[in-house]
Amino acid sequence: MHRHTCREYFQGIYALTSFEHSLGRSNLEVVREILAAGVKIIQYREKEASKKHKYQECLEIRQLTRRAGALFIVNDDVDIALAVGADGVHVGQDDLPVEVVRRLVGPDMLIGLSTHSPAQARAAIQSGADYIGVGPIFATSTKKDVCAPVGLEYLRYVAEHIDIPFVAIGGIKEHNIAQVVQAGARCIAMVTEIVSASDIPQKIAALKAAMERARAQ
Ligand code: TZP
Ligand code: MG
Repeated sequence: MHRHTCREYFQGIYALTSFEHSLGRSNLEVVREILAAGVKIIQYREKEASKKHKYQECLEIRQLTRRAGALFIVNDDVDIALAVGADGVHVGQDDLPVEVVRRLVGPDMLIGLSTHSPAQARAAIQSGADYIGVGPIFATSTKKDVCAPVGLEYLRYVAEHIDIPFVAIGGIKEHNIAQVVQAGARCIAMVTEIVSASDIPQKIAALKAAMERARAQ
C-alpha cells in the first residue's frame, strides 16, 4: 500500500486494539475476529506493554492484516512501525512532530495525527499528515490523558473544510454512530465498542448496518 493510494481505505470501521478492554482475549484473537468480519483498518494501540511484547504482537498483526488486505497502523511507536513494515504510524499532538516522523519513516508510510480543533486540522495538513483523527467526539474513559469532548461540531467543520481523509473517534457506540455519520464521518474509529463486545462479528455487523442506515437517511 502506497500512502498516496490510501484514500479508499478511509471509509467504514477503523478498529483499535486494547488488551485491557478485551475481556481476557488476546489482541491477536481479537484482531483475527475483526479482520474476519471485514474491517479494513487496524491500529495497534497498547500504552502499558513492553516494547518487546508490542513488537512481537505487531509482527503477527502485520501478517494477519496483509493476508486480509487491511491497512495496519501502529500507534506512537515509529520504531515498531518501521521494524514490522506497517502501513502507517499514528501520532498525537504531544508526540514527535509529523515532519520529524516523516524524516524517520520515509516517503511511503502513512502518518496519522490526532486533532482536536480546526487550527490543529489545518496545521496537520501543513505538516504533511496523510489523515487526521477527529475527537474525542463523545466522552470516553478509554484514553487516559484525553482532552474534553470536541463534540460533533468540530467533526462537521472537518467534513466541510478538510480535504485529507479523517476518522472520527471517542465514545462512539452502536447507539450514537448514526449522529456521527450524519455529521459527515465516513470512517469511524472505535476501541471498547468492538473489543469489549462478547460477540465481535455480530457487533461489527450491527455497526456496519447502523452506518449504512444513517448514510441512506
Ligand atoms: N483518541 C481519542 S478518544 C480515544 C482515542 C484513542 C479512545 C476511544 O476509545 P473508545 O473506547 O472508542 O471511546
Ligand atoms: Mg500518542
